[in-house]
Amino acid sequence: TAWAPPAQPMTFPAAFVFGAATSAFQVEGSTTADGRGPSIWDTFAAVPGHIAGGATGDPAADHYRRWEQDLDLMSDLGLRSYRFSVAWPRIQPTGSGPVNQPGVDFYRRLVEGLGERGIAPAITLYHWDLPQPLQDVGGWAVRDTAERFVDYAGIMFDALGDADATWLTINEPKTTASVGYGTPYHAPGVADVQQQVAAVHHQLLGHGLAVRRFRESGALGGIGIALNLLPVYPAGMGAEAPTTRADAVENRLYLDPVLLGTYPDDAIGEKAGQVHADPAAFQALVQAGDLDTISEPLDVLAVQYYGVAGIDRTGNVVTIAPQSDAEWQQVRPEGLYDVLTRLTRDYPDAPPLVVTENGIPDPTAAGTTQDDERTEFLRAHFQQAARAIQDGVDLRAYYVWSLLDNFEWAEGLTQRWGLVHVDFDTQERTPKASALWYRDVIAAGAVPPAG
Ligand code: GBH
Repeated sequence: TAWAPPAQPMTFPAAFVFGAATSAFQVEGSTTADGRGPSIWDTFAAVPGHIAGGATGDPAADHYRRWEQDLDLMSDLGLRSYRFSVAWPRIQPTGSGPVNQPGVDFYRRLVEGLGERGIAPAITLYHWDLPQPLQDVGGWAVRDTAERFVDYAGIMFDALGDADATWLTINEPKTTASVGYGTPYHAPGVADVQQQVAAVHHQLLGHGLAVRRFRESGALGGIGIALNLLPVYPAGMGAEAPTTRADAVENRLYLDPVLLGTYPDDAIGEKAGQVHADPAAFQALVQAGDLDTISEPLDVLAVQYYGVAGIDRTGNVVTIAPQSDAEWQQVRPEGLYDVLTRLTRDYPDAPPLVVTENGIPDPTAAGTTQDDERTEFLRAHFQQAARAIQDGVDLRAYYVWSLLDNFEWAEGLTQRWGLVHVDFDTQERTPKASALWYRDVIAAGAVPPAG
């Protein structure tokens, strides 16, 4: 029988961290300020037809200039933590070489401002804005980018190592590989399956090298990686559907190397990620010692959960749950419980878990501040998180995506994920109803029942 939420509020542990997240390219704007170099998303967004409405990363939500106001907004909501990402092209404008100090100073001010407000920083090092010069020599399809990444990571550990932050190395290596390298829809848009699988390995290698560098640096806090996981279910009544292969492609290709030090043997090959990749060519990329590096012990495993997929008898993805206004998102709150309990069951040595993204877009491009669908979505998902904790899952934190309406990649400014509405003409911020609901949840440390 299906689980039903209790009629009383569900209480979280006292130390539970309620947060909200953004990423640099999606909110900052000011893409040429203070010595910032171009990223692959600047290049990609400049091409007509790539981004809905022709939006670019400038001004996005103008957060680079409005950061102080945004910190006050976080205070007003009572956020216990804020997850943001560092724009690598602000730190090293060409992706290697000397530090661009004004770029570092921006994040220093941000972290100090968080500290003054008692808000814990969670810092993602790579949320898709690769310095363009590194793409010009192959990007994540080449091994050297992993080495460049660890140099950059080391700069940030030295600069902000006293912040006692939760660090995330790479945001969604699956999305970068499969959409950025495997399709034309995200930067760099190369649409090449061998580059796609190379990007998987080189991102994971960069992750592992950065974890090692973190330990050597003596930085305070902890480190992990942010993986978008997708529970897959057989579609149809009593159908025997081949979900194993889809689970390998969507989940185990990332979880197994990071947590177990092995690649699954059923993730790459015919139909992997809907394209044909050569498993032998992939194996040739994996050098002695790489899997030891990739499986360096972590302090947290960060899960990004948006929904589920159904798998039909032929192994194809089909719709089994209500869709949001994002056509890829099938909403099923129980999937969060399933993914969290599955990690605890299948990866017993996994570190504590945090949810670093979960959310839903407004139902229309114009957006709304009376976003009752978002409130009900968040309520149902927080209930499943509380249920997982009650059932023994060591879940420490939960970040809503996103704090602000922002630049939603190929959707530009036409898909609004914020707790806070942004008027992109005036940059005025207005908390939506969901933000006020979340403020009350945080204050109570508990999620109330519906109604
Ligand atoms: C997250 O990805 C991102 O980390 C975040 O930056 C983003 O704003 C947020 O979700 C909302 O989208 O182009 O049809 O192939 C979520 C996982 C994986 C969802 C890639 C969109 C592309 C679908 N994403 N997927 S498609």
